[in-house]
Amino acid sequence: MVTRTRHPLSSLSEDEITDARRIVLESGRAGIPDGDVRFAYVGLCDPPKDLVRAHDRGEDVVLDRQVRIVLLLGPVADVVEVTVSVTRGAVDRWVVVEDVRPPLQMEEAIGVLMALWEDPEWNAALDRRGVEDKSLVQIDPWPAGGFGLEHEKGRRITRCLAYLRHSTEDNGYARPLEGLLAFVDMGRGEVLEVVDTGVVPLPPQLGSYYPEDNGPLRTDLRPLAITQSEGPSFTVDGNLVQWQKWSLRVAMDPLEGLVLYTVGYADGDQIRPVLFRASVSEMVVPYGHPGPMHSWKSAFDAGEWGLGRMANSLTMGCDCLGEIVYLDDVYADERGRARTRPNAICMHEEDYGILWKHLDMSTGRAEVRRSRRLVISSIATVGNYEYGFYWYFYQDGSMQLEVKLTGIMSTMAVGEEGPGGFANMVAPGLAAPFHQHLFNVRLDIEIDGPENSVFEVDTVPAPPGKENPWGNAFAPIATLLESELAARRRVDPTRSRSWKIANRSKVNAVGQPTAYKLLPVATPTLLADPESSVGQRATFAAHNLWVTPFRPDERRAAGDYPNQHTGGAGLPAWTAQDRPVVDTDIVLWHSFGVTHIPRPEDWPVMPVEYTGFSLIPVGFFDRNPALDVPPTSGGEGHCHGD
Ligand SMILES: [Cu+2]
Repeated sequence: MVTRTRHPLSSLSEDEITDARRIVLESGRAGIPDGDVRFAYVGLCDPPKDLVRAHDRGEDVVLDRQVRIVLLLGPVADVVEVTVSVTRGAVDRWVVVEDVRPPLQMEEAIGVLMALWEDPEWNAALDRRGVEDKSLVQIDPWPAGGFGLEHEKGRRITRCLAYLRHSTEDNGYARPLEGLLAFVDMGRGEVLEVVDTGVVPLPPQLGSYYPEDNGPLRTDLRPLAITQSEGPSFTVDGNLVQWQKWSLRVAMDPLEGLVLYTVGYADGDQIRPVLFRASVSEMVVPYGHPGPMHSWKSAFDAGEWGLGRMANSLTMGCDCLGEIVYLDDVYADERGRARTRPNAICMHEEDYGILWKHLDMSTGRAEVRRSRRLVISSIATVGNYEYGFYWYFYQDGSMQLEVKLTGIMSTMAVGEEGPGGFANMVAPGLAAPFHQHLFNVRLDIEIDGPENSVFEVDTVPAPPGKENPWGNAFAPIATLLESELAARRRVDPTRSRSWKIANRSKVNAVGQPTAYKLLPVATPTLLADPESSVGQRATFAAHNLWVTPFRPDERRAAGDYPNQHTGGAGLPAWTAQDRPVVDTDIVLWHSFGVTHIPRPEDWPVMPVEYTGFSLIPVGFFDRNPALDVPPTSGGEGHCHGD
């Protein structure tokens, strides 16, 4: 066994993944040949928070590195949850969980394509559509959803949509083979049913987004170079990132993608905690079209595919610009073998306009500071869509998650009857159904320590009267959210609604509890009926805020196994207990996103659409914490003095 002097939150190394796989296989408990064991999930099992805190205080702690593994043993609808200690070389937990499905497996997805290529009914449906070269048919296996259908029972299935490419390189989504759908058993590679609701003509255009098809290209863009002659201002040691007064650890989870741990801010000689852990716990893309080809589409891209599993290797000067530091993602493939995805996480600094400014009108003295932010990002490609996740840290103690949505829309071919009431035309003969992209971020918050409370703060007019004789008065009203059910909340931009997370045992210089506020954007909630399949499965998106007491096993907003789940798991189940959430170790779950009414401008590839939220200090500091940012030399003149 390798002696490891690592941090408890260090990302899994290749050696640790290799050891974990060996320990699982050597245990002999799988009961099937090693070559048939599939590793559906391999990730760090978070160590106890107290152990991390003790380690960070410099105390001697005994590290026990544990790996959480989800095994798939054959073409079944059960998984085995395993916890392995690579420190002790032991299997600590081995539990069969019945009637759940892990994320879709890539290797099985390839088996699905092969099964369809050989299926006579599928081929007959392609013949009815005049498809001559079947090698140009693009098949997209989708998570099937949970509708109580016979096909779903005891099986891990997918629903497949198809597109006809004009050449192997072009944009398949330009030419959907509308009306054609197949149910396939992924575990067994068996076609269960081919549905053909009728032939719709192929849209006439190819929808290329390649430069060679979109000329003449603009010729008036001059080079824009970002140079930092002395390098960037942050340091990276293992997965510990330090920048300005911020410090945090960065990791990649197969399902959640980017994970931030122990986010803290240096104030004097202490690091004050802000977050213990932050990640996108789940996301869903529910489609709002009632037709047989699209009504079932509701992809949980974290839990059914995996934002880390689908992360890109990023390219210098394209995905990220400037002085870049990358982190690789060391992960296990579906056979449990250690692999490295190079450049999966990008870190760099950006100039972000002005940080603060004032011109004294009487003296003419101006002081202005440039704002700079640290960007930690990754991009996941999930089928047709791309999702970029950008965590920003600012010099004034605020931080932000921005999600960038791009890629290609899920499309439908439409005949002369037009797109109907639930899709928009985006090109001749081609429409895109209305849909939403709803994310849930899990914020294991820790403002100046683990014991926090959440207040909903609405700024509202005061009633006119003796206290408000001119009718102009307004003030924030803070309401303590005392229990889980009371803490299921929605945004209200008309009241400037925010949620303040306070530590009531710490006060600032003016006697207020130290706090941060979660500042939402004007975001929708889930539009599907609460009783619908996706309404039951994605209940996390029916509210913008949830608060729970911290439990280490409550990690995923729609439960651990959303694939084919019939609903009710995760946040709705946990919060039904209505546990108290006052002055205790709490987790905030924030749902946000966009309702996407497709435009022609979104075709053939969608310009980035943005969503996200911010965490902003409110009384965490005693004054503007960015007064000590030095003035920069401003080219022609200076940024301070007269
Ligand atoms: Cu969209």
